[in-house]
Amino acid sequence: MPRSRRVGMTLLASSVAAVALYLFACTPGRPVSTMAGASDAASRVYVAPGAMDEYYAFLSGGFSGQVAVYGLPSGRLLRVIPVFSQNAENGYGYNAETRAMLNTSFGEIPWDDTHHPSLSQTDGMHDGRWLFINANNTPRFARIDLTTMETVETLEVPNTGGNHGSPFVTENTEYVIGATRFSVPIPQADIPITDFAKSFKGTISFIKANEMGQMDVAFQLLVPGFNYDLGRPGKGPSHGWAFFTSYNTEQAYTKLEVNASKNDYDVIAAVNWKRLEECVASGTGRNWPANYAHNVYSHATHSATSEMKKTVKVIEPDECEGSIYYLPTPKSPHGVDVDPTGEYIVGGGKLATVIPVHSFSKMMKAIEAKAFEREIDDIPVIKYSEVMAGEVQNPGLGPLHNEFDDKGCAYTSVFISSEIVKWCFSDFTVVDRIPTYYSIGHLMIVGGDTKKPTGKYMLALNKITKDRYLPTGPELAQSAQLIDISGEKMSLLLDFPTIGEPHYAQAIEASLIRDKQVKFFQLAENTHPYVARTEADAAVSRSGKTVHVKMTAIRSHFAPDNIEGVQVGDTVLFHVTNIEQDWDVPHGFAAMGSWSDAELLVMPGQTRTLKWIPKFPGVYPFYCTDFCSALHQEMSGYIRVAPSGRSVVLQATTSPRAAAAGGAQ
Ligand code: K7E
Ligand code: CUA
Repeated sequence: MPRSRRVGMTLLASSVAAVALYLFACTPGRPVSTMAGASDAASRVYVAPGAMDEYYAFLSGGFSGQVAVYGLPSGRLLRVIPVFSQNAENGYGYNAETRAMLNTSFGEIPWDDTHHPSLSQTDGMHDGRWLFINANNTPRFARIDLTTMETVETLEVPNTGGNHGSPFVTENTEYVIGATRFSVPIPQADIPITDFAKSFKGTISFIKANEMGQMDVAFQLLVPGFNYDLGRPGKGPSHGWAFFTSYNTEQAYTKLEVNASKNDYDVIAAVNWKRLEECVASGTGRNWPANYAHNVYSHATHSATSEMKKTVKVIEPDECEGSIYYLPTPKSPHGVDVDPTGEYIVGGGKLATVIPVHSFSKMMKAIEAKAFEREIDDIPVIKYSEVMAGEVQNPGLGPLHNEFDDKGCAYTSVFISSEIVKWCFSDFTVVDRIPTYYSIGHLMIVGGDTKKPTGKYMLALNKITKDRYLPTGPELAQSAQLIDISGEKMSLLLDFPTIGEPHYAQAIEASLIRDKQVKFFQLAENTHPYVARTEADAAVSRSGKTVHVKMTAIRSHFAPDNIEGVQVGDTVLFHVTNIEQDWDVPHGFAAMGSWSDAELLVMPGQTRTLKWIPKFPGVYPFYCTDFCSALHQEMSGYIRVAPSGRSVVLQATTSPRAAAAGGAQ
């Protein structure tokens, strides 16, 4: 299609789009012709009481900052894993042990916005070791250990504004990749925003990820100041490359809705990271001063530590020839996805009237033949005709993201027309479509980003639910929909609500991680500085104005259970060790008037600290918050607080050592 006609189509598309959005969003009870017969669908998602799901699915929590773990096909919520937001439910991000996970160059940050869960891979397949996820707002990466489902590592990324196109893993988890969504002055500086085109830059970052506790920015490629939206590494033949969409090649800095939507073609950046490795190894690039936090959680001390990193390796494209090329891509592309064979690079041109598909092998030939149409800041732009494998016509309005099945077909989520379209690489023709309810963002097929996706289930991850659930005031749940993709036609099986906003998700066979789950932590291996491994270790001690309470919790009492000798002006640190050595016996801990920290939820063998700063004299109860036993209500104690300056001997009952130290006044 000639470019001029395509522009016309695009304009048409936007007006049709508005109408379609209206229709889809406001028509209650649309007939569900694409749904499997209700009883048939029910039997396919039914997981009987006591039976377990076939897959774990990890859904991003969007603006909740967390990750939600669901079972598939049932859609049952199994757990919320706190990552980038404080979680009052278990004290993550409040207590001394976990706060450091939220540390950044800006200090501790209580919240962020997660978008893309990404499972670790070996040889292009999910291996069940880790899950990575990004923080979009204050740019960070996190690693979740899939044996404990805890966040064990977070890394801030410097020279980045909006860590959106991340953290997609390479074939052997060599790197998780990331790109800056918002270009910013790099390094940061106080300059006029009107200097955007001249002074703002983007970066593409490669984060070393293959060793626990060792995440680091291996190198950053400094790129023109566009908005880099999403990325995907290559696989198979394209292993060693990574692809990033960019919108706003217009370099607009105001009214982006209009001003960043002018060009018919933006670009996908094709980055050869193996080439970058060679350049770095031969001394190319400079170590720029930087300041970014690396936070690591230890299962020995049950505590996180934070370290500030001070330099980062930055390379510019002209210093490393062959490290980056631009592929023209219509129009303001959002997603970019690489098919299971590694040959096709599929864009999600959200304002385009086609789904553009690039060919990796054509790209390599074009590079060899230097089939370039121009350069942008020393970066060769390959001719569209020389890299394009096909354009999928009639994709719907607003294609965003793609996933793949095991039969050579792709599925594209289409936001404005609220649907998924299925098409195949054999002829780039749409063969099926199914409505989603409503306004789908990402979609996910189990194993959909691996070399061998499964061909059974797909999730639609939707932004708007409107009339799908019982209404809950102005704020409604977002939702996922489970779709059967085993046949020629897609069929809807199930709706279930999600936490926050589910952007992307990934799922893995339960058998790959179920049996590796840690059931409790070995008390003997707990090296927390204030661990109390037995009740005999329980103690109170004073150091200036700080009172340390080493406390044990076991069904159904705390030791010590009564504490005296604290005064207003003191800070009390309750270090609570759960000394159970059995599965599924957490104890909670909360003290009245705790105004800085949330409760503790302490797993067996673990130590957690509640900071408690009394404001008024009196006697205050504390108690176990988790109904752990028949005598759970008895699991409580008191702390007595004297007025400031009144000396009361520090003592604790049921703590043999402390009791020996002195008596009450
Ligand atoms: Cu499309 Cu942040 Cu991946 Cu949401 S992004 S939809
Ligand atoms: Cu321990 Cu309730």
